[in-house]
Amino acid sequence: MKTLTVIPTYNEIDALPTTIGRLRAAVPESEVLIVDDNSPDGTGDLADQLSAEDDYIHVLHRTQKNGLGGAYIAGFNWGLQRDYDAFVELDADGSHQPEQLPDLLAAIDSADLVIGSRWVPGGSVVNWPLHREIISRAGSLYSRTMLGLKVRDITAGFRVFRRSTLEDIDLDSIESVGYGFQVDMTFRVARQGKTIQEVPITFVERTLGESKMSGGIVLEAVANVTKWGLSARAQTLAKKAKGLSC
Ligand SMILES: Nc1nc2c(ncn2[C@@H]2O[C@H](COP(=O)(O)OP(=O)(O)OP(=O)(O)O)[C@@H](O)[C@H]2O)c(=O)[nH]1
Ligand SMILES: [Mg+2]
Repeated sequence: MKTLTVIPTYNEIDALPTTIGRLRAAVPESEVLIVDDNSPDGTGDLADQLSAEDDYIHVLHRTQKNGLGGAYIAGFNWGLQRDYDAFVELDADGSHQPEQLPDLLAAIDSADLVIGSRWVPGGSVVNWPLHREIISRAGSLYSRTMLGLKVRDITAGFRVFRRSTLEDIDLDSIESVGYGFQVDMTFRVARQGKTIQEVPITFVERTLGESKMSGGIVLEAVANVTKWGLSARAQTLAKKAKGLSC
């Protein structure tokens, strides 16, 4: 499979070189697309330098910070215009271990979406403060219950999509910017009856740079999950009512 690893960046000048070096060593056959939102710290220039030294590294520059979801959609659209068969999501900050990507890629042979999961047996988090673990676990539990999904780590951002999985999603209709983006993508894939497989990963808290996580991102995700869950239930009830009246 021809693979494109998409890495969104905003102010990741310290972490990016290590992440790229580890990725190129661990999975040399994967091409890389860095999607930078005009980072004030010069990450975009660094990405251009890395790209000039390595034909497998590409860069997409966007003019303003527009959220992780928007960066991934721009990256996926870039790759869908080319001949990639699989698309990887990977954070620049060192939380996702490139050395574990081969495990995820092995699973995409028999799944439509592979999720690198912290909350299945064998999965773990390293150096995460308790409040982050609680937010993440509670977010997955709430989303799973509201949306009727079996996935344990719904907000996870270390993933592999098959090309056909992305082609069957109307990417332009996705509005969520933060964790909601990952939940939205999972929900859409599951609703199409496609196969989702979770593979255990070790998630490591970033040691370089600053988190872009915010209360707003969490609230956006909770509001959207509630809206999608209620709307899916209303649709099911409407279908049942129609069936009864026939
Ligand atoms: N292009 C782009 N990248 C972003 C944006 N927001 C976050 N990112 C990148 O998305 C990845 C994940 O962001 P993080 O800040 O690490 O968010 P997080 O992983 O939820 O939070 P932490 O666990 O605190 O690290 C990193 O590579 C960021 O640089 C954005 O608005 N635009
Ligand atoms: Mg992070």
